[in-house]
Amino acid sequence: MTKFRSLCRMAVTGVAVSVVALAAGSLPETAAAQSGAKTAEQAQAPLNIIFILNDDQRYDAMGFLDPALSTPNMDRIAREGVHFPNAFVTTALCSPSRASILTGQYMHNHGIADNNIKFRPGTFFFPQALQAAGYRTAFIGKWHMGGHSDDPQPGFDRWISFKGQGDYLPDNGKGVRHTLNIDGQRVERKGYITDELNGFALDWLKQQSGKQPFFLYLSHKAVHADFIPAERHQNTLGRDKIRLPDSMADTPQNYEGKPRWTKDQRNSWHGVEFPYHSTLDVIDFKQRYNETLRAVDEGIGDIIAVLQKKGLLKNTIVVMMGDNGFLFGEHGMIDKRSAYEESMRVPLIAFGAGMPKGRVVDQIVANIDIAPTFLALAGAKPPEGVRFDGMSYADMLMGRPFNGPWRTSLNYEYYWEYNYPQTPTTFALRGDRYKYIQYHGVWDTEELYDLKEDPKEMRNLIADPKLRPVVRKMRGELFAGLDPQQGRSSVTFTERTDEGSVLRNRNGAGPGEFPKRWLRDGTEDDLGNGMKADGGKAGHE
Ligand SMILES: [Ca+2]
Repeated sequence: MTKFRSLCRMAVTGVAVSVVALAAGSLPETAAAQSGAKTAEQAQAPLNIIFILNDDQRYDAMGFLDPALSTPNMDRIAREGVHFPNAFVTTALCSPSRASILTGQYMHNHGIADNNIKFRPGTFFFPQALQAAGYRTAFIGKWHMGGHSDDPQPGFDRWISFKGQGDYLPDNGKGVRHTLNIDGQRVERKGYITDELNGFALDWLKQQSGKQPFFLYLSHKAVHADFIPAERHQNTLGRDKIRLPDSMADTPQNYEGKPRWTKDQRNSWHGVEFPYHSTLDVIDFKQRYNETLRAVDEGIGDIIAVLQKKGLLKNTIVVMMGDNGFLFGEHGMIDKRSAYEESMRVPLIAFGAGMPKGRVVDQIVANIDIAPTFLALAGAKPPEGVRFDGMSYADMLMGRPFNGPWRTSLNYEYYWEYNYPQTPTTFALRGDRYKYIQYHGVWDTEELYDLKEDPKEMRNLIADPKLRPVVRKMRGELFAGLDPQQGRSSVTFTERTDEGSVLRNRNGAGPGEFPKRWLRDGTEDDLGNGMKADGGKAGHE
């Protein structure tokens, strides 16, 4: 934050500029807004916007952050544009996060609690407002909201999608071709999914004259598990630079202070001892992930080349983001869902349209900010009655002066799925220094991490008496931010149709331990403390 604030201060030329604040819990207007100064958004012509959303790309899965990867085009975007190292999703799961991107809302407001629920009819998707503002729009790729439908959705002039998670390869290996839905017509797949989607994106971009503003939403299947690199990329990146995280080992130190469920998850579908109920090796798994990402990166290079050839880069912004992160062994886990950094943190980079080069913006931004940000860039507004939980960071993105208020923490929510019962319902508040996590429906410990001193979340400080004031404050902020019904909050649940992925490896770790700090002999004088609120001010029955 300090870095960007000082950059802003250098850039301010006497006219303060306000951010378009569309957040829930209305932010105070800035001095500039009150004085009637024109916002930067209003002063700019509509930009063409290309949004590239990659599946399960974690925040550090880019070559300039991890030498085990090769992503020259992503590296170029960060170098010639802007990198947001503190970009997050409010739910680390495909469909809920994608729904937050499209609606600008938290999951408890848009209602897509898992990968199976359908949108409520009439849900507003931000590209509808872009269309209304005169944009040509295209959706190409993974939609994955609304069960297993790939039908065209509101807000898009051009539609190319597939059912559910889709497939990397064009057929099922037995001669049956997978299909795409192209503007309502069923068409057989032809090639490797990332290349095929990139090809459709390039074709559509080549058709744009530049006279009418356009918005492309390129939504990759890659790099969702099970990773299959393009044939040309198989075995092109070695294992030697891949490092397993320190927190992966099953040691007493690594589980000291951790919730019980993390130990239980170790030996499960989403744990390193029984990953997807298989014997996969985490380093092999990461190698394939890194190689699968290469086709995405090449496609970005092709898109940039077309923009340059058509002379469109001066008025087009390219934004790339991940829909959630991915654990590769952290805390004994794989995949996502939890509120740990590698799960909820995503890459976010952008360049084009003459934005200043080489910037790092440290503010906390999120998936819920995409809709208000893109509408601000386009000078478009949502219809009456539509309310975003997110805020526009268009000024930060474009490198324009920004002195407006901004969040210093972000709410996180994940709702338990019976089919993956390893991860409990999770609520968290991710601040710029501390992260507070609580769980629902399980008998387990809360967590508090000092992200400055302990960025890998190895030391749970929840029981540190010196930090009680921090815990109390963050609990309050979290509840205020996520309570959708003003004191009558409710937890969503979904229809159960089977037992779920419940298996454990007979030779793996046993069940988790309760925190040692909870153990008593029965003679202590704090045995009734669970009936009191922290601080002893109010009790509950
Ligand atoms: Ca995902």
